[in-house]
Amino acid sequence: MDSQRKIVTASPENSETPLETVASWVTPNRLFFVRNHFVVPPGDRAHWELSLEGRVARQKRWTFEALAAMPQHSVFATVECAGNGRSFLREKAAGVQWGAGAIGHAEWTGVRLRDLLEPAGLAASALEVVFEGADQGTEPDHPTPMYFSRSLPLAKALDPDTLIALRMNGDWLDGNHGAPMRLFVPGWYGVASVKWLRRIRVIDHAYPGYFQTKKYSIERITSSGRRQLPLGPGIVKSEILQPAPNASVGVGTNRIAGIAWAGEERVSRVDVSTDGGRSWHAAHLKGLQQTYSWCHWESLWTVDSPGDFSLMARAHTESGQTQPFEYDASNLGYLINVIVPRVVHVTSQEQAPAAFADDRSWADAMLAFSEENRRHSLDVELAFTGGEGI
Ligand SMILES: Nc1nc2c(c(=O)[nH]1)N[C@H]1C(S)=C(S)[C@@H](COP(=O)(O)O)O[C@H]1N2
Ligand SMILES: [Mo]
Repeated sequence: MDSQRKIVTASPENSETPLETVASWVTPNRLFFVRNHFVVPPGDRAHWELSLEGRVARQKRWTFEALAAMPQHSVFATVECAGNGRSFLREKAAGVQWGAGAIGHAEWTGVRLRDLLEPAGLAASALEVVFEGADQGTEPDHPTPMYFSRSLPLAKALDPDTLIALRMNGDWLDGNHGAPMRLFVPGWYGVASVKWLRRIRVIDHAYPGYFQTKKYSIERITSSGRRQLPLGPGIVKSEILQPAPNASVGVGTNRIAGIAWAGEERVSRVDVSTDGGRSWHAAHLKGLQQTYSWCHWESLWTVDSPGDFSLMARAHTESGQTQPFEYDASNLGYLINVIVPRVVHVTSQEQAPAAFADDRSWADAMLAFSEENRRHSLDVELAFTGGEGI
């Protein structure tokens, strides 16, 4: 059977990338996880307009066609939902009970946000930029309807890699991933990348939006005491993809493989333990290691007697960030990078010895993908029929 997204809630769709069957560097769009708070709004390219207002000298409006005709920029980046892995927490936290799959990696293409903001003339008082989607609804603690919206600090909004994305892996965005356009904020949790983007507003104060004060915020000690702050950049994390939870493997040499990522940073090392955290050894990092993107890793494990084993992976960054053994409760059910032991059973059956996958072919596959995408003409003549939708 074809692999499919793993549905967590059907309506609105919240679904996971089937990580155990999608081991490629780039996640195919149809398998890429979906996090929707409200019903997907109609994403009609022919009639879509994006507006810019607030603390700018000149208000602006763009059609989809106008943005598609501007210079395009591409960024490879991993997107993780801030609640990814919530179902593994020992103390249950409210929210969608995600397994490990609220994550994916894609090439995002569109217009640099700063190419829209700078020509509009930012006021000296500009502090944050608010992004509003076309989807709306209510939450149990917010019974009046609201549009999904969130803000970015000005510096991240002006970062050359922050995009208004029109394409994902070379194809126009599909409905679930924000068609016809979304904000794309590489290195930050998915919540920052507002889908079905319709309105941009430059403001001179801290935005008190629901999705960064009531939800998607974390507790931190600041100069003015303990405060709840909007969550933003991703933190370092890894996931074991192989062997699967509770898998049975034979004695001999087995392959342990997985992924690791670190928000705006680069993964520098992944350590693996096969004895419940008593001893660790460095895994082999494969292919490209770059900021924003997950990297694959693997390790060979020779085991000569049967039994139950507890496998762990622990990723590190160049700046010394690493994964904790205990969940930090001040993260309020988000930023879940605690090490989750993976129990596997070793049987007395002899295992055909595993070997490292070929490094060269991995790098080649990544580069071929990127080349292929660049062959798509990004400034094609757009001929849309009214109501074509997504
Ligand atoms: N307009 C809008 N944007 C949104 C959301 C949403 O519900 N509405 N969900 C956010 C969250 S929490 C995540 S994790 C990402 C998920 O992006 P994806 O569904 O394309 O994987 O979109 C973000 N952008
Ligand atoms: Mo999310």
